[in-house]
Amino acid sequence: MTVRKNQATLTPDEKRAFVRALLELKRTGVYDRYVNAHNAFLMNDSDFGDRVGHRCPSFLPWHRRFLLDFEGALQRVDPKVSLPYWDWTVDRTPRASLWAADFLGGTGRARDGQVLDGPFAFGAGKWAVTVGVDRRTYLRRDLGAGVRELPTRAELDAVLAMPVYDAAPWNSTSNGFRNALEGWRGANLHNRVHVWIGGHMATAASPNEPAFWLHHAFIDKLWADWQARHPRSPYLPAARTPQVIDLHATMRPWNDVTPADLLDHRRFYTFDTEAPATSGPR
Ligand code: CU1
Ligand code: CU1
Repeated sequence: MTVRKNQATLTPDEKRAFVRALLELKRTGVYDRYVNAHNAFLMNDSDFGDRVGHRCPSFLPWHRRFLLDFEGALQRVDPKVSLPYWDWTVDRTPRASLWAADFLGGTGRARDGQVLDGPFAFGAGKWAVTVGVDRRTYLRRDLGAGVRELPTRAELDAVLAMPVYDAAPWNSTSNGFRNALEGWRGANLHNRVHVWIGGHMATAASPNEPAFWLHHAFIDKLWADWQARHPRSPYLPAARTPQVIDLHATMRPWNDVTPADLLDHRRFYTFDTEAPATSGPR
């Protein structure tokens, strides 16, 4: 069973293996398929049209499945790898080990935002951005520039305390846990982290930025944490709601999965903060 770990606890070997698997998916072209897919969905998700990945209830199950597919691709390269999560309430500065040269590398240079150190620096020769908003092929970051502070634990706890999953009109104006976590209302959690990293992370092609996966692995964990705190709060809407994905509706681009299928992450992986699953190999 896959165990997802806090990135701050990874050993040097675990960091190396994760980076190696990312670089291998990039080399074979598999990685950029995920960047393209995310880009296409984000561009299409709008408050008043059909929406599935963002600005809607299925923001959380859509990204859960997206991450599961990607983690599966990583594990075909190296079965020992899993997606680490980044708790940005704790590791909240550009000096955090996440941004060291042995992991994701640091912020971009002032002139053009180009990341210059670490395995994803353009100069290292293995990370050319091919899906994006312009012709610059180097990974860009500007940590802490677009917004100065990452969300705090207190802001996060206030959102985790919200008892209702989501509410009409099921978009970026909704009052509920999903929209507060996504960040369109209130303290702005998920969206703010994209902006804090800046560069590619602040575009629709955000998976060009490897930190995308660590950020979304944490968002995914927060959904699980919220479920544990509110065991009687269901996914909403339950049924028959136009333009969004209800509990038993199929989520595109997949034709075999509904939110109901994804509610229990323990079918697929556990987090290092949980007791290990009682059956099955680790
Ligand atoms: Cu997304
Ligand atoms: Cu995101």
